[in-house]
Order: sequence, then C-alpha cells, then structure tokens
Amino acid sequence: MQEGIIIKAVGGFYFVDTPAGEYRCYLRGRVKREIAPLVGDRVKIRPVDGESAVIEEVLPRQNSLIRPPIANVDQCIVVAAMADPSLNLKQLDRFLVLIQAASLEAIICFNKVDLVPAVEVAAVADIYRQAGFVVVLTSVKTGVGIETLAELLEGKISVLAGPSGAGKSSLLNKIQPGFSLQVGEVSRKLGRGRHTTRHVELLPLPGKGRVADTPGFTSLYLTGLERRELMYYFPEFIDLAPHCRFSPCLHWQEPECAVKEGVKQGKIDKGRYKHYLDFLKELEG
Ligand SMILES: Nc1nc2c(ncn2[C@@H]2O[C@H](COP(=O)(O)OP(=O)(O)O)[C@@H](O)[C@H]2O)c(=O)[nH]1
Ligand SMILES: [Mg+2]
Ligand SMILES: [Zn+2]
Repeated sequence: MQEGIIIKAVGGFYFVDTPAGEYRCYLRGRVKREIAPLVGDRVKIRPVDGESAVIEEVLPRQNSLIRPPIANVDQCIVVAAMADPSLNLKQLDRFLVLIQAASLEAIICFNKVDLVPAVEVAAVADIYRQAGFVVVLTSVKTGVGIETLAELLEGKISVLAGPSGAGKSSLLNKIQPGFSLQVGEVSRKLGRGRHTTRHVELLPLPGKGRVADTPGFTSLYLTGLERRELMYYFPEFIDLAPHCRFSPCLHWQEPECAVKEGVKQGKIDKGRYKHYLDFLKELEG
C-alpha cells in the first residue's frame, strides 16, 4: 500500500500523488459507501500497475470546505490589489471573517504595490499587522515580495481568495511559471456559463506546497455565523475584551467597553471597528 494525496477528481477517477508518482485511482465499493473523497484527502492506495490503483482508505480529515470542495486546507491567502481594482477594505475584512470562521489561517497579500505610493502601502499594511495578521506586500510587475509569498506557501496546502482582477493567477504564475494560468478578466459568459464544470485541482508548488487552482470563498455572505461569534474573528479585540464591564460584551452599545475605548485611543483601527459593526448589523437580519 502507498500513501498519497488526491490532487484532482475527473470523470469518476481520482488522481493521487504519491512519493512513487501519480496514479489514476478508482474507489473500492466499501470506501465509496462510507465517504465521498475530496481533493486534498490523504488516502491509502493499492497499485494495480504502474499507472492505476485502488483507493483502499481515506485517512481522517483535518478540515473540509464546501466551496470549493477541498479537504485539509492549511491556509487561505487573501489577495487584495492596492489599486485596479481599487482597494476595498470592507471586502477584505469580510474575507478575513469567513476564513477564520472556517478555522483556516488567514494571510493577507496586498498586490500591485507598484501602482500606489509606498507610504500608502505601508499605512494599510500597518493596520493589518497591528491587528495580528501576517501581511505580505507584492508586485508581479516588479517582483517585490514574490519570494516571501512563495516561502509562506511552502509545505502547506493553500487556497487563494480575493476579488477578480486582484492578481491571484498572476502571482501563482510568477511563483511557478509552469502553471501558465490564464490572466486577465474572465468574461461573464465564461465564468457563469453552463460549461464551467468547476473541477478543483491542487497544483504542486516549489518547496512541496500545493495550491488550489480555484479561488476560495466566492460567496461572501456571512450566513451561519452567530453574532456573538463575530468578535473572535477580529483578533485585535481579544486582549481588550476581558476589560469590558459586561461579559459577554458585543462591543457595541454597552457602556465601559474596553474595545470601544481602544478605538478611541487608536489601539484599534476605526475602519476595522466600523466594519465589525456593519457585519454585526448584517447578522441581525
Ligand atoms: N501593475 C500590476 N498589475 C498586475 C499585478 N498583478 C497582476 N496584474 C494585472 O492585473 C490583471 C488581473 O490579474 P489576474 O492574475 O488575472 O487576477 P485574478 O483575477 O485575481 O486571477 C492582469 O491584467 C495582470 O497583468 C501587479 O502586481 N502590478
Ligand atoms: Mg485568476
Ligand atoms: Zn466590549
């Protein structure tokens, strides 16, 4: 038996990467009844010949996402362009909430730093580093930050998220020119047409990492979240919250709230706090 990882599923077959190479696999009936394997699943396979094998067992999952359907994801990189399309911090904060709610590590990549003054980039990066996130600043055009991003992807399974046009495909092509992923605006027709049998594939990165070729978190609705849960996805609130007068405190209308005090004192970014309140409202409905 060999151990490997499912890197894509096409036409009823599972393609499994193992130290001995890639196998085209099918499922044993018994396994089929127990679990529907996902891309990213670690599996035990029994080779039939040099190319094909049978999946005998799906090993326990660390986690799984529904959209895209993928298992054992370590982290999600949110790619936000500094310009073109213009930077939307509320959307970024929304991504950060969704990623953390899915129990994934969130990393922020501000791309296209070549398009705006360096002080502007530094100011935005500062907000998110202060809040406790890992931030990487990149430009596909100048090459700055690409190596740092590549290092963050090493040895991990990653999903990229972020608006169309932010530079997700360009960044991956820069890290691994062999990918030749399509760059530029995807036409509406192509993106939504009925020919988009979106299959997920894990692409191999230099340094043993893998990255899903489909963008994660395409639906940005905060449905399914509890209002009380939201605050946990604003890591900069965590140290202050124990000092609030009320417990639990929603950090909204309560008096003597340490988080609101933190906003006044500039310890917490005003914009981030506003987005927190916006999301809280959204979850009311
Ligand atoms: N100036 C500049 N343009 C970039 C950069 N990265 C990507 N682009 C351009 O932005 C557009 C969208 O890139 P793409 O990779 O398709 O974005 P995706 O939709 O997130 O995959 C393309 O025209 C790229 O050439 C960058 O760092 N600087
Ligand atoms: Mg793309
Ligand atoms: Zn509070």
